Amino acid sequence: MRILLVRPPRIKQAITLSDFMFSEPLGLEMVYNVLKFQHEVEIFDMMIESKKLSEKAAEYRADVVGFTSLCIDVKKVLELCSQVKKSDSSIITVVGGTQTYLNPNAFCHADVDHIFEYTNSENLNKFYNLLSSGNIELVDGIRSKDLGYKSSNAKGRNEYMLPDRKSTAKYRNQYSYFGYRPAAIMEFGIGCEKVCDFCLRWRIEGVREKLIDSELTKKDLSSIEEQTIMFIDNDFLSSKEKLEAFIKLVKDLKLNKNYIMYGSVKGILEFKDYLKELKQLGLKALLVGYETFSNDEMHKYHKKSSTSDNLEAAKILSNLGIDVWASFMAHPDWGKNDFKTFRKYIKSLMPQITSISPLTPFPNLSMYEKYRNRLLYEANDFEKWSFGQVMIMPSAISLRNYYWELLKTNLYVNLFINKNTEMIKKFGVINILRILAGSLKAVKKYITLMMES
Ligand code: B12
Repeated sequence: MRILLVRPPRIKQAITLSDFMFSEPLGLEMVYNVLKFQHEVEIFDMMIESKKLSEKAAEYRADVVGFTSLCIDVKKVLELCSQVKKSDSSIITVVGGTQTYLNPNAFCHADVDHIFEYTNSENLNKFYNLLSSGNIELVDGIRSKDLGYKSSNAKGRNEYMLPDRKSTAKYRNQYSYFGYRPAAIMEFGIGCEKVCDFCLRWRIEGVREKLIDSELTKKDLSSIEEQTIMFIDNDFLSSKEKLEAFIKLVKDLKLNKNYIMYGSVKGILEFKDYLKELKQLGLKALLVGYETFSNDEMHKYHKKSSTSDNLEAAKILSNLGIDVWASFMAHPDWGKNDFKTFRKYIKSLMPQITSISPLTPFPNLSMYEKYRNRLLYEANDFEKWSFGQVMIMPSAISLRNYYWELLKTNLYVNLFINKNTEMIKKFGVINILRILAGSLKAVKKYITLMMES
């Protein structure tokens, strides 16, 4: 069969970070690698391509068009499925990705033939064998329109498979992580034991961390040509065993690369000696969730660290010369004074880069019920659930004032906290201008939202 694998384009009306962090569609590269032995497969990345999908599908003579999807993509993916069906009703449409795992029902639509609730090499091979022979049967993890989108009820999760990095060769020089371009992404350990209240990732990957098969990791690492690798593990600093396994691997393979990782404050404090070694091996930046200036909120979020731990972690990283890309969450009950305290707190931490998300009670989180009565949008206003938009009605100040405070804080951070001159030296003017243009886009969206509210 001829299979076209598609990443949908950026969603213009959503507030996204894609201008700062724009990585390869790793899931599609994995699917490609399973299917390429028996089928013709191509990846079409619409975040980069400008050609219309129906034109591409016709030119490629696609039998199947498969889409990956994140939360904000639902409507776009459905629209693209309809476009494909309209241009050629014999093309089979398939959808997979994070959002089909979290909300498969969102894709039950006349123009969607099959939904992969979860994906592994077994159900992929079984499904395509059936499809090639013209049969459709109930397969674990897959819901098909002709079977009333019924599920076999077998529980499963997405399998971390070996990706074929060459499948995105023509796009790879555009994939980046902040100032690092080109950059690849991969995962070393899957699952997260931190189970923070606001986080979706342990729900997607499970509450026990398991290192990915070392042979797979070795093969994958050796196939990456980019100088920079971003590890998407929820917390790279989760255990001594994990850190030792990674350090040994980098030394065995004699790798000489830049690494970017997510690291918890708890891990920074516990494994500072390993951080020193990681720095020597190429660790450039850690994405750290400092979250808030309030210990009460830290406690409610089930964070395993306090606001003074944050300060200590910041000191350790600064002494080691590891950049901090900090993330925070704005609580919907904050008033003017809280935002003031928040700005002061960010200043005391002095991260290299700061991002602030309004607390987002995603429909799969228990927090959703808690805030249900204060929600500003419906669960199926998919493009709003970007983790960048205010979703909960503020309680202490008006929505307009809340946006104003967010805007002020973002400007303050961009002008006085983010170390722009240092960044220009590190990444060059062009990269920093690209990133600043992304910031301006977000600021513009905040201003529009403020005026509308
Ligand atoms: C890398 C990454 C990105 C990349 C791109 C990822 C992509 N797929 O295109 C970038 C940096 C661009 C990105 C952007 C965003 N992201 Co993001 N991202 C991640 C991250 C760190 C890893 C995702 C990943 O690669 N996982 C590994 C791969 C292998 O898993 P996978 O894609 O699910 O693929 C598996 C299956 O789903 C399947 N599959 C995937 N596609 C398909 C297609 C078909 C046809 C089939 C059969 C199977 C299949 O194959 C794989 C088998 O294992 C996750 C956090 C996490 N650890 O999950 C957040 C995450 C997915 N992102 C998230 C969010 C919110 C966003 C943004 C909205 C943030 C923002 N405001 O900017 C934007 C949206 C971009 C846009 N549409 O404009 C949320 C998603 C929530 C949701 N319900 O979807 C997550 C979970 C983080 C979080 N906040 O909790 N992201």
